[in-house]
Amino acid sequence: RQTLDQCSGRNRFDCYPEKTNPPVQDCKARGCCLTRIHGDKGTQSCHYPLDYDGYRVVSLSPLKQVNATVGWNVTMTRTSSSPYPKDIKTLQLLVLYETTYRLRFKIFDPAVQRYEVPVDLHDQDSPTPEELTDFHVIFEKDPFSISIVRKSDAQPLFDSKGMAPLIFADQYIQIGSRLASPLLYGLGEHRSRLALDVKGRQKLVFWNRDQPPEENLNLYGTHPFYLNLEADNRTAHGVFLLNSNAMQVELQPLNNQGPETGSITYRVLGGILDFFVFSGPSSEDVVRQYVSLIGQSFMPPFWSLGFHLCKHGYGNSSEFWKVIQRNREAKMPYDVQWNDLDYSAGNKIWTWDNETYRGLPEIIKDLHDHGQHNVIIVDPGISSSQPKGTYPPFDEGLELGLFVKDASGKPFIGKVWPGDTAFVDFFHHKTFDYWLKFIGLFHGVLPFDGLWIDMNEPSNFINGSVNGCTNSSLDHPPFVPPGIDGGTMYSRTVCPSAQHQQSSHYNLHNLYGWSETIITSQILRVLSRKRPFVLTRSTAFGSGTYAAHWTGDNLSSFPDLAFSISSILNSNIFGMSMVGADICGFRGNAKRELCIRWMQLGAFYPFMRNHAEGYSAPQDPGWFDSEAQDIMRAALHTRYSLLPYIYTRYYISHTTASPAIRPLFFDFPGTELIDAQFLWGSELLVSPVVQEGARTVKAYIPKGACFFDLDTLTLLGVPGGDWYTLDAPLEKINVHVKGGSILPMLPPAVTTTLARQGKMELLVAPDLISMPVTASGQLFWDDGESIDTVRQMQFTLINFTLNETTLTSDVQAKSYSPVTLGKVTVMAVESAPPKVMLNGQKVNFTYDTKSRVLMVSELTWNLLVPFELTW
Ligand code: MIG
Repeated sequence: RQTLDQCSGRNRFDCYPEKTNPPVQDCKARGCCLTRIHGDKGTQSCHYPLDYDGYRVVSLSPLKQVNATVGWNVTMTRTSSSPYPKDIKTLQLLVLYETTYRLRFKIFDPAVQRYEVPVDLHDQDSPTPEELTDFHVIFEKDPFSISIVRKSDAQPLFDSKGMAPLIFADQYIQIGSRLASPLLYGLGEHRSRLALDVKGRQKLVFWNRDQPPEENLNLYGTHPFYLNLEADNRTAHGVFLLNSNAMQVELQPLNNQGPETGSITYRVLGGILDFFVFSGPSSEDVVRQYVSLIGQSFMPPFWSLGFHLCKHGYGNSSEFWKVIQRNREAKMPYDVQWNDLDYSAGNKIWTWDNETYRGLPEIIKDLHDHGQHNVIIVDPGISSSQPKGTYPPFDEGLELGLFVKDASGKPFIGKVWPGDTAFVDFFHHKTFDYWLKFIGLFHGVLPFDGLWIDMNEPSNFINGSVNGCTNSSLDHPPFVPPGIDGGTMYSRTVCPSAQHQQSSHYNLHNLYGWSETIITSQILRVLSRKRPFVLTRSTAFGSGTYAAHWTGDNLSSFPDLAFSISSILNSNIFGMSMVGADICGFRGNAKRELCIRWMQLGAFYPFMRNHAEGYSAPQDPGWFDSEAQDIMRAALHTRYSLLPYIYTRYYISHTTASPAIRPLFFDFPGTELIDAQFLWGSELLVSPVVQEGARTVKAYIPKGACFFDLDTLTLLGVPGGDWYTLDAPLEKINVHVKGGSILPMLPPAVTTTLARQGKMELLVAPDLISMPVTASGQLFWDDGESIDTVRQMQFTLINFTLNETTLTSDVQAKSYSPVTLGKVTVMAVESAPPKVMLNGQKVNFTYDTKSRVLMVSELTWNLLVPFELTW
């Protein structure tokens, strides 16, 4: 049917995404072109012709507010049919200039209200006049396309012209956009290299799933946000699709004559198209613009910055106690001991197995007496097979009608750890009080300090319910993204046809873990009147405002150690600052060397937890030989000494939406593909060993900055802008402080509780490149546990500045005390100073000619009083 001409476009957009090599007649039936793929025998591509009939604009008018244009209102229609049932033939498009740097556009059915994501967005003020924004919008009328351009440099940021045609059917919505360059990041949760593979035609499915991280599989969370670098590899913009339905995203290269680009095609199974475009222009700007929309990272309790230890199946309370004892005896910095599901009776949540885990409440009390904390696991599946009257969490949930319902309106029953289970509907208006009641009651049994919400994709051991799923188009949509793990929408989860109070599981699936996270965090806050600590496996946009995240069931292997870096960087791009991977690996046995390397790297994860499954050999630091222990303890000491710095970074993340850790390319152009190294803030460059047997590390050292080794406090004498081989004997992880930084630190201790009692220290790393020599840093300090200290100004905030040989402090806020300065260490001081003065008084110091380190110890300066230290 199509002429050769219309099929000869250079860029082919898949018209049959269900299948590779669809039968000729099926492709033709869609009005598409079939072309043999050159060089690939037998493979044919079914792609849209250039003139594929689609939507045409029938009306277009500006949205006005007091004479200023603040957006556009567009109506478009199509007469032909797309390949998918129930086309919505008339669509409305609303474009809103929201802020200078953020534009929103929505495409929806003006006649029928469709499902929209029930998320409260932040920062939703009245729109901004177009002329005050960074955006310019261009429409084409026939066929419809939209191009959103950054005004200042005419760079298209979203551009559907000439890409995969717009389709808007009830269960299949498609739109494409031309990328500015193949350097693309985000689109989680997936395991991949940090830079996505546009050239390799990567396809990503978004459908939350209990799936050990493997490449190309849909994992636990949904974050349809990307950051795209532009042709200069420096300027960036971002795009967020606010949609919680299942979707597939396909990335592909474009064959242009000009600069290399690519395209992104969204194939979404429901809801509406609700896009946000962020104009950057720096990568950090893009992340901040996105995260201030979805919600900034929560302020973690100080204790949660310490080392966490966990394992499934310790066996019983005496084995559990042994682990605690041996790590205490080994003098490991160690703050939190966790309990996995084996503490419960028959894996039923809100129960305690008081035989196997006899004395557990006393052990938790002992942890508290040692300044340590406890976190327990909770699953969202409630055992439905207990005799009536014996298990109130089920009886009461049933009575209140707050379980997820099957298509017939009865509680949906799947199978999880305790056998048959119902699933709590966290979208139900009665669930808050119900969940509060059981958390509160159980806290009276086990005095835990935080909750670990697992299995909340939700995970199910069977496909759908004990009675299967329905034949409806919710359970069997016309488009099931190929590559969806398990092959069906209900593989190892709840049937999409199941019902929540707010909508179908089809619509809400990807928000299930998110909904549990919010309720659980709010309840802990109400009950404890302290900052909540929640760790969640399943996440969606905005989860970082409430909880920490870990990357799931990884493997005890070096490749998994390496992949963890991209995963934690991605989480930070998604606004989830507090994230870690299971240190030493969850599945399999962690060999000594692997576990040493992983403890070293894990000391620089935002969230540091060593965790393994029941079958794995022990991997807690106290279990290893004394040499291994010494190395792990040293890594822990480094982390604990950096706690004030780490905490301050969390404060910055919480208040400015900036990520806690970031990829190198955020700060240094030319590093776009680097994902085996990362930065804490802009201050610390972490270059771990990610290979077995390696005793050196090939590290990229950026140029335009100088770096100091955190262990030796000496300058790394390389010009930068290149790869260097650094020594990395087993006992060493390479961490460098960027010149120009001042880090607040503490002497390490075995708990954060004890560490907080020490005196503050400052590590000054002068920027030796620009003249005069300067450095700056900040300390945020509060009681580490009260709620809303930031909003209520119950904190102390001090800026530090180095100018040549004078270090001064500037007290921005001083509502928390005491904060005492005990020591200042200055690197790269040229020669021994004749004297050092603190506010005009001579103070003792040492100077090491070899390392050129000036050290002023024995101070007891009240940091609420500004100081000036000169040498
Ligand atoms: O079906 O609670 O990812 O960390 O140890 C596995 C047992 C259930 C999965 C979690 C893992 C946890 C495990 N859980």
